[in-house]
Amino acid sequence: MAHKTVLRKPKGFIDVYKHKPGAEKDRTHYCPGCGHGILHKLIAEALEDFDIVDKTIVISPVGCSVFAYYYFHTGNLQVPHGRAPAVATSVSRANPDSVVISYQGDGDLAAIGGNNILQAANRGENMVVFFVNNAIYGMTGGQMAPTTLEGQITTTTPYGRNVKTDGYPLQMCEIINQLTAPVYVTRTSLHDMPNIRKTRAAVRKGIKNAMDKKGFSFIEVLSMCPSGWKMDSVPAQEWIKENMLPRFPLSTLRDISEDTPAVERPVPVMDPDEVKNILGYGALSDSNLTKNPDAAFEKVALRVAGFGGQGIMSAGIALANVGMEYGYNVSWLPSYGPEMRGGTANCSVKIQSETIGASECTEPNMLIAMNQPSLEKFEKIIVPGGALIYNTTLIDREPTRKDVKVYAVPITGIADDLGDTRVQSMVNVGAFAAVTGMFDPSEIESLMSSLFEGKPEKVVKLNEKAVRKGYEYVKENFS
Ligand SMILES: Cc1ncc(C[n+]2csc(CCOP(=O)(O)OP(=O)(O)O)c2C)c(N)n1
Ligand code: SF4
Ligand SMILES: [Mg+2]
Repeated sequence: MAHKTVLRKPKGFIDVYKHKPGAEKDRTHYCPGCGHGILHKLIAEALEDFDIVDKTIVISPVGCSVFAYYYFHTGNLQVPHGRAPAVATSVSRANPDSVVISYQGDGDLAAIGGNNILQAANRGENMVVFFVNNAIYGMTGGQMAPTTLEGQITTTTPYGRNVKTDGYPLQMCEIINQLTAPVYVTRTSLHDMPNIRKTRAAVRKGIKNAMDKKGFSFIEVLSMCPSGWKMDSVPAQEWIKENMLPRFPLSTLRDISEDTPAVERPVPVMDPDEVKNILGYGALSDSNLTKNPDAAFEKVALRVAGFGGQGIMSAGIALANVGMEYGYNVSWLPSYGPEMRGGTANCSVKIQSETIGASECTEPNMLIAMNQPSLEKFEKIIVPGGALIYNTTLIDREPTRKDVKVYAVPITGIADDLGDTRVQSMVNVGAFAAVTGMFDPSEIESLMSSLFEGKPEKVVKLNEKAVRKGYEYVKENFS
């Protein structure tokens, strides 16, 4: 039978790879003889044939396929090393009608992302995973991967992988097949035409499963890495046959997709009052504290920054808790320096009526700077019109910003005068309340008894005093 060769790119690929740097916009960055290019083509053809280019999202983490987004004409996400299954989970759950592809190498999936893939597989997430097993870290120059063969020479196993020191090659299909949820688990190879054809069929089956919402499909593809293996292309194909197949036998370990109904997940319910009741936190909803309609910042995006040991994290947590007491949505995100005590630390706090998206405050409307390095680092990112409280006990230079409201407060000094430097975090709470109008002094007592519930009376009173002092200082000096 005569065969017709059609030289055209499948529509699953972008016509001209415009995101790829350099002049060669019509070819991939993969080495000659690399398996990634073949697998890409099988996927791109299937996307065209199933007419799902527009509803497919390809997620590629780190590895030689990191630039998959140069090529696929789909939605694309490039994500941190090993994390594609976690991101694919959220994409697939948020967009149940999309076709989600997680495309991962063996270093990525079986090493740094080992737990991610197991959890996604175990939950039966609706996605198809292409696991490119080339027995090596290709992108970084040929180090040992979890799937590197016994005796295989890599840059990190120059005497060959020794199971006594490096363990055995991980057989990911066999591991995934131990789980209950996956519907399709198969291993194919790209080392010759018959096997490329079988891979083509597996690619289509996995993608079809994702289209039909059948759950989790796992397709391991043995793939050539001539550069990492330091071989020419043809010997690399032979190398798979002779060395990889005995350790990674080709077979379909599971296929229950036909008999599996489409995954239907319960619609997420979030009724805060019901949750509090179930968890026995009913009392919290009885708070008699109400939002102050005159609050200056209805939407607080705050950074608290200073030395580790200065109560930076505690101040942030206390403020988030205050916000919660008043019925706001809150978030608190710590960022520690390399050391704890004595090093630098900061946290982001969001307090707002609306739902919170990202919890890091990259553009804070308020900064509490407890030491000079923090003032220098974060002063510049406050949004114009925002507020800056800085600790004059430890900072002797004036802030440079003229377009934010500045509150110079001897925070550490006020705490010292109360006999305990540790309460500087609560001095911050008081100063914050005076600046934002979130609460007034008449509410401090009930707020403190709620925040410090179960703590000795002496502690509650000292903290109450610190809040009051911080509040009064700002009101007396800046009204
Ligand atoms: C968090 C993190 N750790 C390590 C690296 C370095 N790194 C880049 S690619 C890679 C391994 C990729 O190997 P594999 O997943 O097998 O993909 P291949 O290149 O072989 O297709 C590593 C360790 C990184 N980029 N990020
Ligand atoms: S290093 Fe290996 S995996 Fe990476 S592009 Fe080259 S051949 Fe392919
Ligand atoms: Mg690899």
